[in-house]
Amino acid sequence: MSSDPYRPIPYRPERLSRDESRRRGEAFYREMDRRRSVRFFSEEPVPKELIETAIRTASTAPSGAHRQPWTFVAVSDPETKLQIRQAAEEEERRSYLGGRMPEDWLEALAPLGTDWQKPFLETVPWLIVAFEQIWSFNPDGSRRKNYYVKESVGLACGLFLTALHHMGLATLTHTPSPMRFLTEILGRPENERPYILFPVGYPAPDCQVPDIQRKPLQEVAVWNPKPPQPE
Ligand code: IYR
Repeated sequence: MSSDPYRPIPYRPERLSRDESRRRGEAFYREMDRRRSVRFFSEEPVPKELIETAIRTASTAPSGAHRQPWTFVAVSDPETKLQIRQAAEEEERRSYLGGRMPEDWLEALAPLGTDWQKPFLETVPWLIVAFEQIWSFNPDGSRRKNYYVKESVGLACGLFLTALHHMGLATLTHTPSPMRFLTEILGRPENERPYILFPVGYPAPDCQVPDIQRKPLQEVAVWNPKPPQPE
């Protein structure tokens, strides 16, 4: 008979006062609200150690059955970045100019000022590609099932960009479509699929971002039961 695999350990996080919770929560919200997706990066180098910290933070995410079904590939080699830029631009050119994107998509993207050209893929110090592991390997080479892979990797990527922002770095959740070329260029195994391509660096000194606003709380939160309405 096998022993019970559930062997819990104590968990005793610090209990904060209400004031301390409010103070920390507000400060963290204000910090995160300053984050913007960036498409103009400085060429200033970013130490590998900062990328390692962001990946370690990403990897603290919860995941289906704790399978941690992600791989973060960190690219700094100029030749590989150039290859990725060329392949991404080829796909993007087909999407933007070759009629692959429907009219409504082009309209939806117009306020963001994007086009098929992605020079930042070559000039930014790091490209980090998050791969989802649609299955894993057992030690004997057979397939091991993963669970809630998209949700798990999405959570890890959210923590990744939060960590970068906290360190004063900028990124973009770039999804050139289709992204299969990343599997080939980066020589990833058959169980992995590209999920998001993150260019990572410091924002360029003359960086500009689209003038967009976030939805107010009332538009994104619903209270059940509803709070009493003023007369
Ligand atoms: N992948 C393309 C198009 C694009 C799609 C969405 I949805 C965006 O929010 C932004 C861009 C590109 O990167 O240009």
